[in-house]
Amino acid sequence: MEERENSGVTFDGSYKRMIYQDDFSEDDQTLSSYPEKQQVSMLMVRPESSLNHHQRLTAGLAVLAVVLLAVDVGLGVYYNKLTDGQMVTDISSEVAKLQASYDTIIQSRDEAKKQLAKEISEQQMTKWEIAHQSTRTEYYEKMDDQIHIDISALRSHIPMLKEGCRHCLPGWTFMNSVCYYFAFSEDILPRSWDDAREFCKIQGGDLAVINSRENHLAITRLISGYKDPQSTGSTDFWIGLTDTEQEGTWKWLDGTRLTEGYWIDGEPNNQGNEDCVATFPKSNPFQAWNDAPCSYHLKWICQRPPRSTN
Ligand code: MMA
Repeated sequence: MEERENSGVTFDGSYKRMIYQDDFSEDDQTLSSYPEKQQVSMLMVRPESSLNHHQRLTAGLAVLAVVLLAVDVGLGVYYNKLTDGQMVTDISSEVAKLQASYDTIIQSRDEAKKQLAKEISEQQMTKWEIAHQSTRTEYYEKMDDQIHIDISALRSHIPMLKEGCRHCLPGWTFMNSVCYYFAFSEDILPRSWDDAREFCKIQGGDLAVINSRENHLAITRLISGYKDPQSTGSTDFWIGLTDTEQEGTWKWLDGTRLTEGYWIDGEPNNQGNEDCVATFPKSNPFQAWNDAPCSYHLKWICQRPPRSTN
């Protein structure tokens, strides 16, 4: 009992065997009465039976040893292959391939990024160009409209010019039975009221006396048609109307008093000292006149009677 308690198994030479609890019969109360030591018990058995069992155990162990040796040899072979052999080479070359294809992909990605940035900047450039071209198109459309307006205005002058050739000096316009000269050209230097008057007188005329509504409307329409949007020069024209003799009393150069004026709102205001009258190319012809200092350099309009054409 002592040995059984210490190790759970006892071997005493030739008369003992290892017995597990399952080997006991139901009525073997001796062992089952020690539940805490139920794993293995030793009993006295017959010597032949013990020898037979020992042989079997030895054979089993031998087989186990052979199996373990085979497993060991197998693992050795496998380990060898793993460390020195093909598998490591395969894995290394696989890793190298993966690294290479990763590098290639990264390179392609970087190139694609560069390409994208380039295309974005080109797209921006295209947007700016479109905006620029739209502005240009708008500008040319306006120019085109203006050219059409100018053409029709000029066409409408053709009969007057033809008549002008018949009745007036070269460069003069025949309108409502009067010859007019308009100092339109940008090449003609603007003049003071007195100098402009001198120009007209040399040509046998004087600054224009526009004392009929019909003539005033025709003249305003004509000078408005000639208005050059690019022009930076003066747009107003001296006419033959002044209050030099008496402030506030407006007289035409033929000595007649003004009966109907086409003043811009707030005019005449004699701001400073304004004794001479200029007419503007206005779309509203009833608001066209301003009194200005006679010393101002402006364009001008002359008139003179037509030649007799008998
Ligand atoms: C203003 C206005 C006129 C005046 C001119 C002189 C542009 O118009 O005050 O009444 O005759 O200036 O330049």
